Amino acid sequence: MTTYETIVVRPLTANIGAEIEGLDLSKPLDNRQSEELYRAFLEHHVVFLRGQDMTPEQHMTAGRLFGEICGIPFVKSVEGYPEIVEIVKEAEERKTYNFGGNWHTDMTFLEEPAKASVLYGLEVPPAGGDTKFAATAAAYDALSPRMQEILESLTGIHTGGRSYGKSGKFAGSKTSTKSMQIDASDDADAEIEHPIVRVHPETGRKALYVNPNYTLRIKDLAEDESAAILNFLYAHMVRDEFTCRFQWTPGAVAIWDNRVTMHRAINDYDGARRVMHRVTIGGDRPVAAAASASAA
Ligand SMILES: O=C(O)CCC(=O)C(=O)O
Ligand SMILES: [Fe+2]
Repeated sequence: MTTYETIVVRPLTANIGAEIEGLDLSKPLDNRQSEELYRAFLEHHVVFLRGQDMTPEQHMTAGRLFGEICGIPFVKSVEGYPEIVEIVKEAEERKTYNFGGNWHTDMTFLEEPAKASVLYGLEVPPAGGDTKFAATAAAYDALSPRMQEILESLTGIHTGGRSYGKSGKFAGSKTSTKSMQIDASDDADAEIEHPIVRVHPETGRKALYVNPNYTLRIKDLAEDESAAILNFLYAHMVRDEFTCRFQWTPGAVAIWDNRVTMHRAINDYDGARRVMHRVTIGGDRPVAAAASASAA
């Protein structure tokens, strides 16, 4: 673990998550502060800052510390702020599917999925509504070398169709989040290939890169073979020791690295309203472990 001089970093677990103290994201950060925040993000995969009070512009400025902002396909943005998406569940929306409620990594249905997401809690339930995060590099490290090798040779097929397609869970009258506008589209059904083990472009760590929300199957395997391996991985990746859980307070911010994490918004706050703003940072095309080994 590295040391920090301008911020206090309190890890939640050894594998994933840290609370950061000493930063006010409504003010410009100096170079050392932004370097240390970025280093904590790489080291802990998701960082949390509490008690922030940001305008949408300040939220975008904080996002740009991590790269270039991109939109979220199919999900309507905040009026006047095309780079911010509002994630809302109203108090009266009971037992419906909540946005981000299945384990996933953001936007793996794109060729160049999101690098990072900066989620800002504006209105949070008095109880419940936590977000869980899973460390996909730690999950990879815990596999046997032979299993790692087998997985490195495999390719996953991803699609946004099960969420955003014409027969996806947000389509037509099935749209559960009446507070959010989601435009279901056939475009979401495109099938995109990603390596099942990707190499982090900055840290070089290998991580599992499949998720139950957007991964459809494993390329070139029979349906039942693919399902068996994916189901094993999904159970393995969310073992307690690879996860952390963040309890939101108003003004809290979570910044996660989509290249080495999955997350899930827990839908356990019926009767309460929850409002979040998300800024998303664009990423590169995932690089396979096998490709990076032969390139090295
Ligand atoms: O609402 C949350 O806690 C997370 C929702 C989600 O999946 C996201 O913002 O990417
Ligand atoms: Fe998400």
